[in-house]
Amino acid sequence: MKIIVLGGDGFCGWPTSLRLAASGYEILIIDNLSRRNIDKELSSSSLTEISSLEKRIDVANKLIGNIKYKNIDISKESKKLKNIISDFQPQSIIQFAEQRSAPYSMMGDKQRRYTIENNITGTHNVCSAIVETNKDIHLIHLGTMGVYGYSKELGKIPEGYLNINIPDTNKNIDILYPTNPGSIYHLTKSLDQLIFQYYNKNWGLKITDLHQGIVWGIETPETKKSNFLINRFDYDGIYGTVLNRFITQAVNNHPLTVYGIGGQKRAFIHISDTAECIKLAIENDKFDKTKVRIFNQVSEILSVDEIAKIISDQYGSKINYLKNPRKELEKNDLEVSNDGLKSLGFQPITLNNNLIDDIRLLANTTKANFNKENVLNSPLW
Ligand code: NAD
Ligand code: USQ
Repeated sequence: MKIIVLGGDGFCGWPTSLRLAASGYEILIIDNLSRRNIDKELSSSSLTEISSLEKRIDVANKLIGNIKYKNIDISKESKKLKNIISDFQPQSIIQFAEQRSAPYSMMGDKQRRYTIENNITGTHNVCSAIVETNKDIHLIHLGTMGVYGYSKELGKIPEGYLNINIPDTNKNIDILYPTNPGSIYHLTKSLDQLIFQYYNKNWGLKITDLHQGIVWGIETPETKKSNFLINRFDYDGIYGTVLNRFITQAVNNHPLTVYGIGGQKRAFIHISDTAECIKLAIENDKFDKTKVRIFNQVSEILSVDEIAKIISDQYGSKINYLKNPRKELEKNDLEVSNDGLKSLGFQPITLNNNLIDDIRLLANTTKANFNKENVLNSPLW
């Protein structure tokens, strides 16, 4: 089976490409290396020294399985995208290729416009190319829990659709859960959802939208097979996500940077489970095509303060409660359904000391690359 992985050079896309290649799939990665270029723009870089994509693929072909690569910008080169899909004839396309940092999307005019144009046009180009080439292709998109906002106001967060009662008719219907994005980046994921609803309604496209929580961890069994396969490791205030940041801070004797009082509850998932859930979505593709299939790709709920205390207890780090650079609830309750992926066999990995130690060891061996200046560089919004 052939799969195109859009954004396959990124933090989630690379380990997923390896997992799928290891499972016998023929993989074509499409990536324009924009994430590597943003590192240069921000004068930041992955803590781990990642190989060029060509080198990664060369080693993966020897140790893991069949992976190829084409460099195109899916938001600007729609014709090339269409031709590649037509020639390669994939059964599934996985769409990771979006600008994924909320802080980056809030830096200013240039970054707001780039995030909107790159994410919306890119995702739309993929849908349109599927219509032009083969409407049976299964499109799997990486969305975010952030489309829902993070509140329990409407109860436990369901998987994409809210079942509501219409008082006039006393009928119950499913509507797309009302979106409540907290950044321009999260807004793009909310808009993606409408694109999917329309392409599903009008052309019957088969789409799975995975609303993923915050990914933590760096390595998977496949990335550990060679230093050339190592995954990227963001710890800066713009692309680094909270748990990986706190572990890096602990290793480098930096106080843990809790924004506000740390009462923000969020959904988390380990990087190895990201790859596993996508494999489950690919392999279980017989579903009711009259609707976009939405799963919450999450393992557990934790508050920022809980995470800080776990890390602080383990490594004796100081916790700093800082003025929050973001506009978000200082405290929220959160409950999320993840029954869909579980019904397909997903067995979530939850936060545990061995996996925290895995990251700590990696952060330790890459200490020379830690730049203190990049820890608190988030824009204010
Ligand atoms: P990433 O930035 O590391 O990877 C994205 C990849 O897509 C990069 O390699 C980039 O070069 C490529 N790309 C971006 N725009 C492109 C374009 N126009 N054409 C071709 N390639 C392009 O991000 P990630 O952490 O791997 O996230 C992947 C997806 O998963 C994103 O859509 C993100 O919103 C979603 N997600 C990530 C997390 C997380 O915690 N990392 C959580 C939830 C959802
Ligand atoms: N936070 C801190 N201290 C820090 C960094 C973050 O307290 O040093 C707080 C933030 O204020 C926020 C929470 O931790 O309340 C999460 O922030 P984050 O940077 O780890 O994650 P976020 O910006 O939400 O974005 C990440 C990914 C994004 C994905 C999203 C999933 O970058 O691509 O969509 O997680 S979710 O959060 O479920 O919407």
